[in-house]
Amino acid sequence: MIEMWELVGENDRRYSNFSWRIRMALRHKQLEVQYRPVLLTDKASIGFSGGKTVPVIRDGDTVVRDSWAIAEYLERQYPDRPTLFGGDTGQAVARFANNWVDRTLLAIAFPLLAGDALAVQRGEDHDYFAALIERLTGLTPPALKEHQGRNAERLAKAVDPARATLKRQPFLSGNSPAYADYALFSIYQWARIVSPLDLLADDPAMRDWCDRLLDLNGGFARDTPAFR
Ligand SMILES: N[C@@H](CCC(=O)N[C@@H](CS)C(=O)NCC(=O)O)C(=O)O
Repeated sequence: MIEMWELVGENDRRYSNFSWRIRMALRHKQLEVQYRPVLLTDKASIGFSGGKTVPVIRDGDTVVRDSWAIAEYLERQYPDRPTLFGGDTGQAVARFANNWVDRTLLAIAFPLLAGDALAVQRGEDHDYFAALIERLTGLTPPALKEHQGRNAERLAKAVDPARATLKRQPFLSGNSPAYADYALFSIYQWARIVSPLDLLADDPAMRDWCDRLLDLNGGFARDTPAFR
């Protein structure tokens, strides 16, 4: 069985947005997985991967880290399972979507949500995460809080290409969900898990899409410990 290392916070919150992309991808591929929760500060547990971030998977003798590399591995290794990309063209476009999420949306979502994410860390990780926030944003968590409303507006605006698409089709990937959807979903799933803010309260097209993803596979993504 595939093992997957991911972060864990207070009350068993599995809050890593990159790991959610792979949680969704593994379900999509109908692969069984054993989750291995780790703390941010417990780099020793993932040392075997050669890196310091999650997600990491081990599949037999193969270890893969980095969410995009894992998605590509799963597609290559399990070609007979439902496709994550829908062929070479789909894979290339999903790579673009993944980079858009990382470089445009996460760049806004991190300062928007990091202060709330700090509040759901386990005690052992608190100081490490607070230092990470200051390093990445240049602001202290209380200062970030003051910008939260403005950052929520920025995110709502930046996601407009997805909103416009979802007014015309049920998923970014067309009639059924695939990896590009999971990449974008990871931001909103992270928000559900770490923050009392409802980012999609006034956003019906995005909310309906998010609900469709939360309903997949018996609602497993909805059932994780979260604020909503
Ligand atoms: N490009 C990597 C980024 C992974 C990443 O930054 N993961 C975060 C959690 S969402 C992490 O493990 N951070 C640990 C740290 O910064 O110490 C991927 O796609 O997997």
